[in-house]
Amino acid sequence: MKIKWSEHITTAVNPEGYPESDLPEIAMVGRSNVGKSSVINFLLNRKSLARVGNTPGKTRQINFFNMENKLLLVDLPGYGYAKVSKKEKEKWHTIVESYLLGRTQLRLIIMILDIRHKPTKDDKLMYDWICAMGKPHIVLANKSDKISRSYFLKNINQIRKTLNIVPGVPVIAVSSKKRTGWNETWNCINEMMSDLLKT
Ligand SMILES: Nc1nc2c(ncn2[C@@H]2O[C@H](COP(=O)(O)OP(=O)(O)OP(=O)(O)O)[C@@H](O)[C@H]2O)c(=O)[nH]1
Ligand SMILES: [Mg+2]
Repeated sequence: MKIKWSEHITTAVNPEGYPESDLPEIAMVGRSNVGKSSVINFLLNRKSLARVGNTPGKTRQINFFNMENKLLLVDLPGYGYAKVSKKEKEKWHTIVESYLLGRTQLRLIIMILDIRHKPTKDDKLMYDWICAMGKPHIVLANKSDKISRSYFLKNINQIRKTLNIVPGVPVIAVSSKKRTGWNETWNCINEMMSDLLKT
């Protein structure tokens, strides 16, 4: 898989702002600060196309990125950041829910977690919701550079168990920082979207 070209298309907070496009979309969901924006840069081989932040809650809108005119990667705002007002949380709900439920181009959801931590209640709610929607999904356990390889399996099993991940749904250890797990992730995406990504 070669990715040579990508660009940021637009930023939106509601369906009126979504780009007019019939390309298939892959959306990143996950807690604030787990590395959703970093994973987009990692998957697209870019350093800082999507904005990465040191303070949680960096991405508060939906950002759309075009990959080779083949698909759009969609960066959704993160949840679970404690220092957010009730009003902000409601805003998050509206933004994310309208996208996930309403966008017909959405073909695959990538749920991103921090490989070091047991999934939270919010992660469980999110995952159950993805399952209830019946959308194809995969899970990336990011920041794998932060733990020794010998813990990968144990932590991934804990993630599987806590979220009750459907058998057959891949959970892949990646590090967007060290760029590990790239081939495995793209192979998996290709397999799940094979009808669309053949060149
Ligand atoms: N060590 C390490 N740090 C990472 C990795 N991926 C992301 N980070 C760091 O984690 C922090 C958050 O990254 P973002 O990509 O902004 O996270 P996000 O999920 O988009 O966050 P929000 O936009 O706030 O929802 C930044 O300081 C990143 O540099 C990784 O694989 N390893
Ligand atoms: Mg972000």
